[in-house]
Amino acid sequence: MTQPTSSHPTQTVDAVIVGAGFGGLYMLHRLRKLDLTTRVFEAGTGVGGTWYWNRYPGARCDVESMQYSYSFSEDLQQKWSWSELFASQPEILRYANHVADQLDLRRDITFETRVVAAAFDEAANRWTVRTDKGDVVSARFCIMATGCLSTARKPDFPGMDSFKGQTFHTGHWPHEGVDLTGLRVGVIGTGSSAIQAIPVIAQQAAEVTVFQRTPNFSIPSRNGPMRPEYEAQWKATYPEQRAKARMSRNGVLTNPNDFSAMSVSDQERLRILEERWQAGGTVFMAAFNDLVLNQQSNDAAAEFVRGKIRSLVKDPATAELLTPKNHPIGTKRICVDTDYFLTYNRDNVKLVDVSKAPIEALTESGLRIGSTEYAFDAIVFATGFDAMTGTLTRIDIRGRDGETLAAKWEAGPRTYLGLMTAGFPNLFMITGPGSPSVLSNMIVSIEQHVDWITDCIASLGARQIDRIEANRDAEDNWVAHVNEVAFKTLYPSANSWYMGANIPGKPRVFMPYIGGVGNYRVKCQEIAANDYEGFELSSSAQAVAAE
Ligand code: NA7
Repeated sequence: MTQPTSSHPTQTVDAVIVGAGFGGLYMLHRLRKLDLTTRVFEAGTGVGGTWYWNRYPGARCDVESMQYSYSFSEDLQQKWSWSELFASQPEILRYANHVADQLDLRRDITFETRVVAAAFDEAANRWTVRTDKGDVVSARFCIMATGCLSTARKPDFPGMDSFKGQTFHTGHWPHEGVDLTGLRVGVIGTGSSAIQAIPVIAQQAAEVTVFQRTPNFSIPSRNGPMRPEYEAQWKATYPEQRAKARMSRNGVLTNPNDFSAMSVSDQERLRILEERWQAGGTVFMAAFNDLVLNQQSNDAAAEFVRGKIRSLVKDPATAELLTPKNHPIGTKRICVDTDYFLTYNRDNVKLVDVSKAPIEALTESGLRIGSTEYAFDAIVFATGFDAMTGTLTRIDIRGRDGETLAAKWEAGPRTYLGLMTAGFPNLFMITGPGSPSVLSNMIVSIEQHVDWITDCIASLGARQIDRIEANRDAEDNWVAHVNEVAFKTLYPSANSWYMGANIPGKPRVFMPYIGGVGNYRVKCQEIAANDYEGFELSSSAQAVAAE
């Protein structure tokens, strides 16, 4: 790999966008409409971000397809048709490609090119962005559309290279697909990715052994073919439904019940939970308005799901192992599955508990726990991501005074609104830490951020202001607010990737903003209307004139 040494820009643009997933694609579209010159760098060979990389068997969105698409174009949302209630990864990737084609986006995207560094030049109020291919680009604005779950993580077991079989990470699944037919497969992890992959892998492989450290709550998706009348009903009411979603708690219409689980009789509570279980998907968590706020309410919902797991899994010992007991339901990302628990009734599927006796090493033939050796032809790492901050801090981003983002965020991410971070002028983040991001329908949050950033850049341009920076006090107050809201909920009690708990040494900080998508949107709008309250606006021309 040739590292660029020259500081001489090979290209000068108004904005660089890092990433061509749903965030980067829409950002490019909006900036073009402002007549800004823009260059997008994308590490993959194609568009789609998360949906480009996560090609593991069974990969599927857990937000309903009618709600998981761009809303900014009536033409796009009316013409596209989803084939299933919950879209599979290949279909979502086709949709991303369709959008890129329709909007003619590819001509401004450089593929197979990773941004490795970005440095702010204070005198010019510009970013110098460098790539692994030697590009050096000067840009007024640098916009990180790098996604929240884009740095896949494998545990560093001793002997990682000694295993002679094949290894895969769900987040880096080979594009040509993998034929696991007749193989002995080990799967490490039981998060969302594993819960989707295991039932599909079990249908191909000779044997599947799942290594579980923490059992998870999972709700059946009740996925099925798209019903034409359901699609037509959504398409006829899209403007109203999208408007409601934008002001909702999570950016998803879940038909929430606005009363406590404790406000109804035991019988009524069970009836409502059963109704939600039958409806399927994440709407389960909207059965009551206090499931993540009140331990008693949460216990009731958790116990209901535990009962379901016990009734679905035939072997009582396996059922007990699969029953989550150490975190409140919903405080680790709730999973949505198709036949996950039933899969353990198959003769070719075995569950191994690694909560007390961890995997010690990979060996030539498989892996070892204590004195027990497990032999495999393939090992699937469904071990998650360095979520929310990992991708940003791995890029050598240097703001004013040469401060690196990694150093600034050493004790946890600090942002103002999850959009900017003090000391790094003109650097925006799409769905950054401190914004609703992963606690929401990502496309709703992406659109909100892209629209806000676009309006902000347009407003600066109209006033010949060439620099915007989050103010440290505003940032401190926002970080305090993000924490305060989080600690009013049960979320921080779980060892989740929301808390950075899955990465050894990562600070325990609740990273996303849990105050609600609608409330957050209003807050962002008010701040913009108040002439970008909490941000400092300036221009190099003014600075020169004042000297
Ligand atoms: P997750 O949800 O972070 O799941 C990773 C899983 O891997 C989880 O069960 C972990 O157990 C397990 N894990 C990680 N390291 C180990 C080791 N060393 N030994 C055993 N097990 C391990 O990632 P996913 O890809 O499933 O989902 C990420 C998000 O993508 C998901 O929430 C959706 O939003 C989409 P742990 O729970 O840490 O004990």
